[in-house]
Amino acid sequence: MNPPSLDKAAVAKILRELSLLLQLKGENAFKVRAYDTAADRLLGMTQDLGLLVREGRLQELPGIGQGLAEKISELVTTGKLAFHEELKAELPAGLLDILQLPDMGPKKAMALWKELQVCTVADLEKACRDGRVRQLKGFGAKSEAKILEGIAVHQRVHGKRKLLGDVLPTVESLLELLRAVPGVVRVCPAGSVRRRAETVADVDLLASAPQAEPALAALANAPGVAVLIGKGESKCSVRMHAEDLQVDLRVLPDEDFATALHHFTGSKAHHVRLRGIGQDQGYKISEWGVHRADGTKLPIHDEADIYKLLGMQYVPPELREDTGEIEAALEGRLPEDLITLEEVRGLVHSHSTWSDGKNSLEEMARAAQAMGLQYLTVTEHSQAAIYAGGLKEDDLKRQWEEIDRVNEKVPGFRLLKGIEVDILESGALDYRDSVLEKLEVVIASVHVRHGMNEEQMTRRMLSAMDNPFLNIIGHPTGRLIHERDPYPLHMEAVLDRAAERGVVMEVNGKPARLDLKAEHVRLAVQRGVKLVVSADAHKIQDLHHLPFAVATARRGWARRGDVLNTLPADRFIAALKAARQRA
Ligand code: DGT
Ligand code: CA
Ligand code: ZN
Repeated sequence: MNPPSLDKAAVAKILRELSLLLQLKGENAFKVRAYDTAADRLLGMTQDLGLLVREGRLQELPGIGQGLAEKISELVTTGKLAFHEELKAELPAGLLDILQLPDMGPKKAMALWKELQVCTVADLEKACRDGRVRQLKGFGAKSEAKILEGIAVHQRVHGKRKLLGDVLPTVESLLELLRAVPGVVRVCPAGSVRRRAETVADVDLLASAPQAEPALAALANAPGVAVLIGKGESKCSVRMHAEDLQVDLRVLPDEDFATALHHFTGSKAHHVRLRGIGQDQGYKISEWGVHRADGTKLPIHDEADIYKLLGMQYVPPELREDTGEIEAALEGRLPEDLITLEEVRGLVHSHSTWSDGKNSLEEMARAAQAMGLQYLTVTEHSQAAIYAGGLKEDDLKRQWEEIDRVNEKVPGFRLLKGIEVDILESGALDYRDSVLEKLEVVIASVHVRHGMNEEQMTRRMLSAMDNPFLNIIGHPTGRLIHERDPYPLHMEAVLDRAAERGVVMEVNGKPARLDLKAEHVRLAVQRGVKLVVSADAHKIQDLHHLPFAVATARRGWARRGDVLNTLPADRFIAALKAARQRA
């Protein structure tokens, strides 16, 4: 097995950390700056880092000499760097966090450590509050107050929940690593990651094995681990470089795996209700197993056994939020054909170099085909979207010629002729009807003028749906998690109109969008509004946003039949048109 390698961003982060560690050690400024410069170079380069390393061509990058090239190669190929590990062992890890605070340089951080034994931001906060910092040379009451302010900001940033899409690659490489540990029987994520929540605070992993130690050691020594937080007999916690992510692993005997997995998957609210239902029936459900009142332990091999025992339908992890799934499962009303990734036949929202995408149409087509998909809808931006290289009406004709060429060149796959047309301020669409009419798929999205009030924005959306050629509303609320609030919209009114007019809603899988969100998907499905799950791909790698759209649709209880891109291309296009004509 190849050791998991680090990508550009992870390598750059370690180089920056090396610069900080060397500054703390009082290394000369010139030498230190080289690490920061190298980190900038890596982040700015367009070439594939792994390839440069394999071909030994790192030194072709300006500012990267032999020493740095060797260090970068070691990081890329082994996921670790001995020099980095040595430096980290010499200095407390928390000093790096302290260095991130405003007005804090290496000299001050070292003084705090040497004089006051301050090793972490928490130590520093306490020292400031106790008035010990002002007694040090070079610090005063004013700097104490300033440090405390900086700590408050630091905690807001670092306490932030992480996007599922940003943590999942790390989770997946850790799962792969753990599965390969000798003796390990089962491995599974738990907690909010398994429920596919939009954001997660930390990662909970579970494994079963006759002996816990090898799996615990594997996590403690995994590539990308920044800090070993703690390691006991059955549990290990680490913090990863990537995303500052905390990962907790529990390892238990296989006969306890299913009940522990169920407990640690949560949500807490769902689990607490199930315990109550169990109690009513004479069972005690806990992370240690399911017991009868007389103390005998029932054999539980997988989670389905628990639900069966309680006379309920199995509840998939994405639905375990105590938002009605328990009642539905008790009454046999829970949908058993929730949409799955495997059922998606084609993609619906993608950009290429024709507008603001990074790959050509042919590259996008081949990448989608390699994922097992049958079609990809090309939906560039329209003319008003100047900032995103929007296409003029004339450009479209030339693009269709290229689409025809690619479709001939890539057998068994089809690019569909679509557009992501702007919904203008008035609610009109950004092309004439005579152009929209010729397209196979019309997505309409709001990209500008987010500042309208709810009444204005709802009117804008409703009047867009009056256009008979509009098929799909793209990312219907415009939110970007942690970055931009959704624009105000009377969602029920929009969904009612969509149901009436046969307009389809997008479930956009871009990790910061997830738009519609799960609660809105549920409202849509209740009204019989059809959905598409999309990747909103601006480059090949973005095609992997699709699973997040599927997860969001599942969290909104969407079934296979609710999602139109489970259909083959011809039937997909026909279903879009037919829905509007019926209305
Ligand atoms: P997060 O980490 O905030 O993204 O969300 P979760 O759901 O992963 O929460 P976390 O990591 O605190 O706990 C993982 C699971 O462990 C949680 O979903 C259910 C279970 N759990 C944690 N605390 C309790 C508790 O006090 N009672 C019960 N019944 N379960 C708990
Ligand atoms: Ca968690
Ligand atoms: Zn868009």
